[in-house]
Amino acid sequence: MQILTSLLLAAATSHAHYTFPKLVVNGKPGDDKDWTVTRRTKNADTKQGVENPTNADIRCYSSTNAGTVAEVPAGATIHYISTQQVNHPGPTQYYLAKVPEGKSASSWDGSGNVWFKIATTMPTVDANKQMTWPGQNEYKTVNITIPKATPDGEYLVRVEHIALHLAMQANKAQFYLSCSQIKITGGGNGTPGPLAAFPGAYKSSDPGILVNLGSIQPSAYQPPGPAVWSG
Ligand SMILES: [Cu+2]
Repeated sequence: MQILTSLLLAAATSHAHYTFPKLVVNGKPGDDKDWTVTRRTKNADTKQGVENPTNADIRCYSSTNAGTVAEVPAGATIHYISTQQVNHPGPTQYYLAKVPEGKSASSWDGSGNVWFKIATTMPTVDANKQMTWPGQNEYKTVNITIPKATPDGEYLVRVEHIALHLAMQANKAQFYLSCSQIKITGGGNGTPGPLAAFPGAYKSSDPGILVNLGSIQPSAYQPPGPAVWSG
């Protein structure tokens, strides 16, 4: 068991991790280049994940504001290009936060009880009886839809992939995430919620964060954070 654990740890540290510098909207670039509408994260060079989900980095990874805002029609599909293969097991989640009146997506910090979840993913069992996750081993994040009922206006969109291969220990899940500046058009009259804050939405002890994937059924996984708002 000791040997197996060492091997797993060695494997976990011997490869590059990932960032999500490029938003794609309906199959077309949202970012013209890396970090154009997506805010450049503090780990852009190191590619290290956030390990403590109550740290301020959990919101947008202490990113610097981006130069422009991407227009995104309600009902559009979005995903992110990843700098490396998203090789670890774990869910991908997307959140939106509406920019308050009088503020701009180019500079608002996303603070407060403002974030609602629009997508999450659950594991399945493949033909070899292995647990697998949507988007695992791809060079992009899973494609999701902006709910048609989302009201028009400026938003921050936040994507995260939670790597759970070491998550049987507290504060060893790894959060890979980005925030982009967008303007939703052609939307509806929905009332998005429930709303949560980052930090605040997650605790280190949440069952979807402190979890031994080897000991649960795939359908029993509980993604952290609020319920998905689908419009
Ligand atoms: Cu790793």
